Amino acid sequence: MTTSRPAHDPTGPDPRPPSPDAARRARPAEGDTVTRRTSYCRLCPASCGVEVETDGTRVLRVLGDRQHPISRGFTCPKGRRAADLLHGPDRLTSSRRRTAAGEHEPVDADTAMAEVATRLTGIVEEHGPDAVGLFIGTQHNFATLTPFMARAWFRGLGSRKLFSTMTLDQSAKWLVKSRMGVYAGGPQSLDEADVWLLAGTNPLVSVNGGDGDGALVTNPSANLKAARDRGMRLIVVDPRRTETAARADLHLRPRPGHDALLFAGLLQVILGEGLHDRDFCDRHVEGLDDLRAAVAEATPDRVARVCDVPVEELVRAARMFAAAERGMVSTGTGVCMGPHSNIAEHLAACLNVVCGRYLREGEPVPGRGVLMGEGPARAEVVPADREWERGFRSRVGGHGLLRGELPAALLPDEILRPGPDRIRALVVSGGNPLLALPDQGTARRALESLDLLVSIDTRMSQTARLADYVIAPTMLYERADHTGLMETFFPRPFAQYTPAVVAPPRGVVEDWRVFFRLAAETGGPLRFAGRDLDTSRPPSSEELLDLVASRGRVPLDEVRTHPHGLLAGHPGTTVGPAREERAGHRLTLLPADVAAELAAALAPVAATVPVGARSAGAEGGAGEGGAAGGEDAEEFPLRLVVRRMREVVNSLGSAVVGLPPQSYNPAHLHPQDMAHLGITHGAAVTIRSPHGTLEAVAHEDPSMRPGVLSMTHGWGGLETGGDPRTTGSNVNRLTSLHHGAQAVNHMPTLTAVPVSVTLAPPSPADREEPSP
Ligand SMILES: Nc1nc2c(c(=O)[nH]1)N[C@H]1C(S)=C(S)[C@@H](COP(=O)(O)OP(=O)(O)OC[C@H]3O[C@@H](n4cnc5c(=O)[nH]c(N)nc54)[C@H](O)[C@@H]3O)O[C@H]1N2
Ligand SMILES: Nc1nc2c(c(=O)[nH]1)N[C@H]1C(S)=C(S)[C@@H](COP(=O)(O)OP(=O)(O)OC[C@H]3O[C@@H](n4cnc5c(=O)[nH]c(N)nc54)[C@H](O)[C@@H]3O)O[C@H]1N2
Ligand code: SF4
Ligand SMILES: [Mo]
Repeated sequence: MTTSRPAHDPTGPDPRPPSPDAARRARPAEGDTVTRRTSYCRLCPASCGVEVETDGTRVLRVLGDRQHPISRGFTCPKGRRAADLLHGPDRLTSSRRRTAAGEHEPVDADTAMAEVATRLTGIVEEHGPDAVGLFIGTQHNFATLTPFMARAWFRGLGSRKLFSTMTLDQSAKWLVKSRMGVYAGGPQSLDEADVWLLAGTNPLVSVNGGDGDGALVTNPSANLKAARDRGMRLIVVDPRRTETAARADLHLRPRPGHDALLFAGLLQVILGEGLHDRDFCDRHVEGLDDLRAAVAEATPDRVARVCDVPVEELVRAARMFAAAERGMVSTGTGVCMGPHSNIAEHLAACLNVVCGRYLREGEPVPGRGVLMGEGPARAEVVPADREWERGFRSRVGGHGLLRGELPAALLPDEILRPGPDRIRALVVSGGNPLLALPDQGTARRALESLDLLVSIDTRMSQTARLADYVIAPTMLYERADHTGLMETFFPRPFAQYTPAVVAPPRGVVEDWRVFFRLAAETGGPLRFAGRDLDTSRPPSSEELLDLVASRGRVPLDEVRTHPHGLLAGHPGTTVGPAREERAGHRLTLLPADVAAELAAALAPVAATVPVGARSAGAEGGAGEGGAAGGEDAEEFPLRLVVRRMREVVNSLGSAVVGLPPQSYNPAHLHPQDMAHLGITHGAAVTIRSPHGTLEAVAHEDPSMRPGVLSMTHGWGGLETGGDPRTTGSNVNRLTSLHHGAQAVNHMPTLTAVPVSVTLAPPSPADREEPSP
C-alpha cells in the first residue's frame, strides 16, 4: 500500500506540510492494514468523490477519486484535510453541559437530549411554541437526513421561529422567484452555453455557482476550462481580479455595491438595441415595456461613470451576452450581500429572462432528479406567489415568511425585545451564528440572554462556548448518506451512496437522532419525507435514506451497488407544452414594489453627468476606487467586501494547523492603498466602519481594486481586543443588523461596507516578532 499520491493525481500536491497530527496518523503502526474506501466529501454541495484511507478505526488520508464521473479526482484543500476535522484536537467526542460555574462538563448524549427536551417542554408550556427558535447553519445541509428530521420536529412543535443562513446569504434568489414567478422549462446549462456572466462569485475558490449551474459547483476549474476551450465566452463582474476573473474574456471591475446599476445599464443597452429575445418575451413575460422605461436613464455613459468601469466594456458586455445563443448570468454573495441586493438579483434574473435563456418546448430536459422526485418540465410560468404577504408576521418588523423562514438578521431582536412571545430557547444546528450574524456585540448579547441555547456541533465553536448544551454529532465519513439533496448541483444526472467509512467516537450521535429524540420526548407529530414516523420506534439511518429516496427514478439499492456513484443517463424527456390553465401566466418583470426599489437604486445615475465631463476617478488612490461619494466618503473612504478562503468553509477549518495559509484572516488591500496609508504587509491595522471597530492584519494584494478592502468572515474569537494574529478578526464587528436591510428578507449589507483603515498602535506581539 503506497501512501504517496499517484503522479497523475489531478488534485495536485498540497503545498503545505501536513499538520503534526496528520503526519503522525499518516504513518500507521507496523502491522496495521491500510485500506481505501470509496466515499464522497460532505463539506459543501460539490460532493466530490474521494478515496478514504483508513486503518479501520480512523481516517488517515482523503484523496480525490479519479473514477468519480463528476469530480474526476478533484478535491479542495479542506476536503483533503478532513482527517484533521474528524480526529483533530478540537473534535468533540462527547456532549457538553454548562455548569453553574459557567464551565462545560462532559455529559452523555442521552442525558443531554433528555434534559434539553424537558427544558424545551417547560418553555413551550409556559410561553407557547414560538418561544423556541431553530437556527439552521451551513453544515446542517450536508447530511441528507438532518434537514428532513429537523424540520419535521420543528413543524410538529408548531413554532414559526425558523431561521437559516440563507437570509444572510442569497435569499434574494428566493425573493426574485417569489416576486417574478418561475419559468417551468428550466434554465440553460453551462455545458451548452456560448456565453456566461458571473457576478460577485468566485467559483474557482468557493465551488459555488449561486443557483447557477452544476458545472460551477463540481470541479469548476476543469468545467470552465472545457467550456472556454470549446469557445464559450466568460464575463466576470467583480471588483477584485479573482482566480475566476483571471480566466475571463471580459472582466468588469465596478465599485462594490453597484451591481443593480450595472445590470440596469446592461438591460438598457440590450432593450434599447433590441437585442432581447422577442419570442420568449412575447410568450412568457409581462412588464417588458415598463422595465425598458425604468432603465432608460441608466445609459452606458452614466452607469459607467457611477460604477467606474470603461463605458466601451460595459456596452461590449451587454452585446456579448445578448448576442450569444445560450448562457446565463449567475450571481453569488458579492451581488446578494450588497446594498440594493434584492433589486440587483432581480435585474440579474431579468437579463436571463429578456434574453430567453431557458429551455423551450421540445428541448431535452437535464433530468437531474435521480434519487429525488422531479416534476415535469413545461414551457409555462408558475406565477409569482408573493408568499410572504400571507400568514404569519414576525413580532419584530412585521415580516412575513419566505420559504417558511424569518430573516436571520431579526433573530437577535426576536430574542432581546421584551414581550410575551420573545424567543427564549434556540437550537442551533450545524451553524455558528455568533460569527455569522452581523453586529457580533448584539448577537452575543442575544445568545447570552436566552433561557436555553443548544448547539449541535462537532466542536466548541464560538457559539457552542455560549451554549447550555452542546450536542456532539457524527461527522462525514462516520455516517451513511446519499446525494439526493445535492443532485440539482450536478451537471449531469448522478447519484451516489456512501456507507460510513469509520465508526464514530462512542459518545456522539447522528444529527437526525437529536431531532427524532426531541420529537419523541416533546410529543409532537413527526412527519418525515411525507410519512408519519412512529416516535416510539427509532428507525435506522438506512431506512430513512430509503424513505427520502422513495420517489426517485433510480432505486437507492441500485445506486448502492455503484461505489463511485451512478451516472443515471438522461430520462429521455423533453420540455412539454404549457398546460391550458397556465397558458396565460407570465413572468412579472416589474411589480410595483420592485419598480419602487429600482427607482431608489437608480437614483445615483439620475444625478450623474457623462464620462469626460469630470476627471476620471478610476484606479485612484485610497478611497476613489471604492466609494462613489456620499456622506461616508470622507470618514470611511474604503469599501469592505466579502471574500472566501479556499482552505476553510465559513468558520470550519480555521483551527486546523497548517490548513489555512496563516492563523488569521488577512485584510487584503491594494499595494497602492497600502503605500498611501503607510501600511506594510503584515502590519496590524484598525478598521473602522459606522458600526464598529476591528483589529486586523493587513496583506498586500495586487488583485484588489484600489479603494477596496476584502476579508473573509468566520474568524475571530468571542472577545474584542485579542491579538488578530492568533484568532483572526470577525468582520461582523463592522456590520450592522439593520443598516441597508432589504425589504422582505431583511438582508443587511455585508459587502461594500464603508470603512477606514489606519495603522494600529504597536502591540506587544509587534514588539516581540517582526511582521511576517
Ligand atoms: N472555500 C470555501 N468555499 C465556500 C465557502 C467558504 O467559506 N470557503 N463558503 C460557502 C458558502 S456558505 C457560500 S454562500 C458560497 C459563496 O460563494 P461565492 O459567492 O462565490 O463567494 P466568494 O468566493 O466570496 O465570491 C464573492 C465575490 O464577490 C466579490 N464581490 C464583493 N463585493 C462585490 C460587489 O459589490 N459586487 C460584485 N459584483 N462582486 C463583489 C468578491 O470580490 C468575491 O470575489 O461559498 C461556499 N463555498
Ligand atoms: N460579514 C459577513 N457575514 C457573513 C457572511 C459574509 O460573507 N460576511 N457570509 C454569510 C454566509 S453566506 C453564511 S452561509 C454564514 C455561515 O454561517 P454558519 O453556517 O452559521 O457558519 P459555519 O461556520 O459554516 O458553521 C457551521 C458549523 O457546523 C459545524 N459542523 C461541522 N460539521 C458538522 C456536522 O456534521 N454536524 C453538525 N451539526 N455541525 C457540524 C462546524 O463546526 C461549524 O461550527 O455566514 C454569513 N455571515
Ligand atoms: S470542494 Fe472541497 S469541501 Fe467541497 S466537496 Fe469537494 S473536497 Fe469537499
Ligand atoms: Mo453561505
